[in-house]
Amino acid sequence: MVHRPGAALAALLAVVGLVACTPANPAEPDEPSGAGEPVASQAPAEPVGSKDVGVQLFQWTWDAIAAECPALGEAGYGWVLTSPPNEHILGEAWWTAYQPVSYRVDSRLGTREEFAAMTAACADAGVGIVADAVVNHMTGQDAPGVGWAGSHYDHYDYPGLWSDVEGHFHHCGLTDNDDIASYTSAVQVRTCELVNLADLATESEPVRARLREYLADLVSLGVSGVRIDAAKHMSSADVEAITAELPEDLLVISEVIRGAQEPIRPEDYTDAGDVLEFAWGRDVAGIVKGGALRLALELGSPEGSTTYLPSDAAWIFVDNHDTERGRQTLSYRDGQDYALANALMLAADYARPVVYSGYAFSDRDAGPVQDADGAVLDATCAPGVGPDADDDDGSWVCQHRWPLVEGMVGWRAAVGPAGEDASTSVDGRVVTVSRGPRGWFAASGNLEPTTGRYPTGLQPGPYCDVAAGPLTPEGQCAGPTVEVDAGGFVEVTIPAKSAVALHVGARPAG
Ligand code: ARE
Ligand code: CA
Repeated sequence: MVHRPGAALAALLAVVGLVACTPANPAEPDEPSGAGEPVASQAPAEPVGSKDVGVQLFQWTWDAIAAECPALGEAGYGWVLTSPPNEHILGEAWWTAYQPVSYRVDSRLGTREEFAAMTAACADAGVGIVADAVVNHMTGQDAPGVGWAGSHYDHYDYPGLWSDVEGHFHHCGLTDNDDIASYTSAVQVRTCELVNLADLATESEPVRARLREYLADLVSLGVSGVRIDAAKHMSSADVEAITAELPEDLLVISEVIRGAQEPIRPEDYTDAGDVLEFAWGRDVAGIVKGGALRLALELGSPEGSTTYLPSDAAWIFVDNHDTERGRQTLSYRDGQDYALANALMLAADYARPVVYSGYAFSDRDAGPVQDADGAVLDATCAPGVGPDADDDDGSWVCQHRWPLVEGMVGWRAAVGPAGEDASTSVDGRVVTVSRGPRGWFAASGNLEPTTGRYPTGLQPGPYCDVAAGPLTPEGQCAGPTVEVDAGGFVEVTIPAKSAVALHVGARPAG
């Protein structure tokens, strides 16, 4: 069975009951006041309720994700990407999760029961769970050991699961130590070892069958999708075979990092489902730093100069857990530039966005805050998270709750996919996006506040500027109120390297 890009998402949203839902209290039309023509003669605009935004809650425990889901659903997030749920090697570093010891769903992020409770709690909140599936390899440990849940293992021997004598592993014999030495060789990338990780013979039917069983188990635990880790290191046929028996509506997102001069391309994997487009985050970093924000909205579009995955097969992100540890993308350390890049991602027409949320670190390997046994402590978001917060190592950065990020997630959920009435305009370093009567967005790359008068497609009246955050639980604006005049114009001051965002789902009460 072949997953059709886009169709899988529509189905995911249907599963969690999110297609075309409207909030309980849709925006009311303005009462015409005083003399003159009633301003709104047509039916009031309502949020269309599309929730196509994912959030990667890196190293969040299952309990912490379950507790966060009501707020995520309320904000407009559609699904959560978890860290790998499999049993893994022992150790403090975050990356122990990427060295599976068995497919028992028992890790330092939580037990099998906690995982199932999380998917149920999140489904109740209208939020899907997408699990990170590590299926290309096992551990990279040269000495035997015991995994988190007590399973014994050796580098090429996982009792009851995989063994060298049965031919479950590759030994590529193409490089000195069997590690991948060059990404320009497809056969090395697929059959040699990624940083010494024992490489599964994913072309063999018994291996594929057992991996299908693991994914089916995750489905039985309530996941709405899987991220296929290190998909580049398996052929697209392998990825298709491993995901072939998943329900039609399951979201499959392959991690295939786009690399210049590499023979293996993200485009090769679209028959298995969707694919992460790494180029977007790399390209937006320089654009936001430079300030010509127009270019950010052109990324991936036919007018843009980039060659990206087709929009309906791609998921984009400003950063992820790997890139925040490198230099090619922005990260929370870039403060306001990072928040602005997220806002642009959420306003863009190209692809669908994944917001990243992790913890502060200065050592690349440092794991999340954990107890003496290595169990990860539940994440919490401090009040006042945002681009100016000074995060101590280990503290949860909670990017998904930064006011501009969360406000724009609500904006995107309210305006829905770009339709006939969508338009963008450019005025120097200010770019505006109109979504007809549903929403309007302006972002500035200037280093000083910029005041201007702009046309919108909004009906007249007051709107909350959700760049300052979504409506408060009491239904009040979190920041300034912006008045749309009778002609549909707004006069706004856009703060330096920031945005103004208005939508029909966030209007001041009374
Ligand atoms: C750790 C240690 C290693 C040690 C190994 C085995 O750091 O020194 O040899 O353990 O003991 C993560 C960490 C790794 C960690 C690994 C296992 O990042 O540091 O190794 O877990 O614990 C390539 C892959 C891509 C991969 C990136 C990191 O193509 O799939 O490398 N990304 C995923 C995850 C990672 C994870 C793994 C895969 C492994 O997101 O978090 O690793 O499961 C060019 C190419 C890219 C290439 C990139 C980096 O850009 O185009 O394809 O990405 O270079 O080499
Ligand atoms: Ca491989």
